[in-house]
Amino acid sequence: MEDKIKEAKAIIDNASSITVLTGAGISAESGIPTFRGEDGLWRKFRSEELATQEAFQRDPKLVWEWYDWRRGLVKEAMPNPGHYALVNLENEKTNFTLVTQNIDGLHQLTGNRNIIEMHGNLWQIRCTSCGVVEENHDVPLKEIHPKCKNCDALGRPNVVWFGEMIPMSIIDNIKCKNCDALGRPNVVWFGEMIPMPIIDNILIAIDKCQVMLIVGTSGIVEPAASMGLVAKHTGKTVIEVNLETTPNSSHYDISILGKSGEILPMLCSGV
Ligand code: BJW
Repeated sequence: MEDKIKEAKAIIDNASSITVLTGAGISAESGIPTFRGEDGLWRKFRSEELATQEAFQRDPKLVWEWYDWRRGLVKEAMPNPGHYALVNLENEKTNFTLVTQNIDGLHQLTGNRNIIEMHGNLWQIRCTSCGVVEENHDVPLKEIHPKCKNCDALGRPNVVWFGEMIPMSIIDNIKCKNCDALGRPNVVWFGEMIPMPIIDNILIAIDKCQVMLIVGTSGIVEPAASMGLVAKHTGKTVIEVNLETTPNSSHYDISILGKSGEILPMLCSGV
């Protein structure tokens, strides 16, 4: 392991152009559950049962509850040393692109600048009718009233606790300000196309990099899963950091097993 880290660090130190692909694993040490890990279930649902257009059409309230819960977790989360290591890396390199599948915004919060969000953003609501995108940072998605204005009884935190449902009125309020249609999370669900300009920009970033660093992604969800192979087939050096091996590990130049919050600071600490 020591040797692999030394070898990977030397490759990264010598490269002037780096593209990084991150997945849920990089945020795990910030307390945000991954999708397919042991903690990947929300209530009894898997992400594949919630992150689809069909699920949203069938039960928008359920899907919004999932996002509302995740917004609460992310709002409390702080970036971890893995996130900060990537800021150091960006500051050191002439060309640096950070492609992330994560919608949590932690890379932006940490200070990375050249970021491509492949799967959207948790803090944006998109109108299901007119497509207008609105920034919304409310957690939870409603107001808090400490005391009842009507009867003066004690109020409670106006949050949705485990086992509680978000009132339907809240979902009703997620309306487009432009055309009044229902809003949806501005993210890419299964079966939906990632916008072509985003794919183009990722391919450009892979084309111009010397080294691609792939961090904390299971390598199961396409098209992100194939990006490392694209880099490999076009002659780039690919380094993976993950707790466990992934379906593509054997194709990469170096696969380092460990926590990104511990490994990335060792790889990205400069010459
Ligand atoms: C650590 C760690 C620590 C933990 N340190 N590591 C080709 C073949 C087969 C299927 C398809 C295909 N092309 C398209 C598909 C269908 C589908 C797909 O890939 N399905 C698979 C399940 C098979 N793909 C799509 O539908 C995509 N659209 C598309 O391709 O359009 C064209 C098309 C349309 C229709 C038909 C055909 C083509 C869109 C995919 C959108 C994915 N959306 C989600 C939700 C986004 C919004 C949200 O967050 O709510 O994106 S699903 C979810 O998975 C989320 C993630 O970004 C994504 C990837 O997950 P990730 O990040 O890899 O997380 P995990 O949990 O899987 O892994 C965590 C990893 O971290 C693990 O490896 C751990 O070991 C590791 N780890 N702690 C380091 N501390």
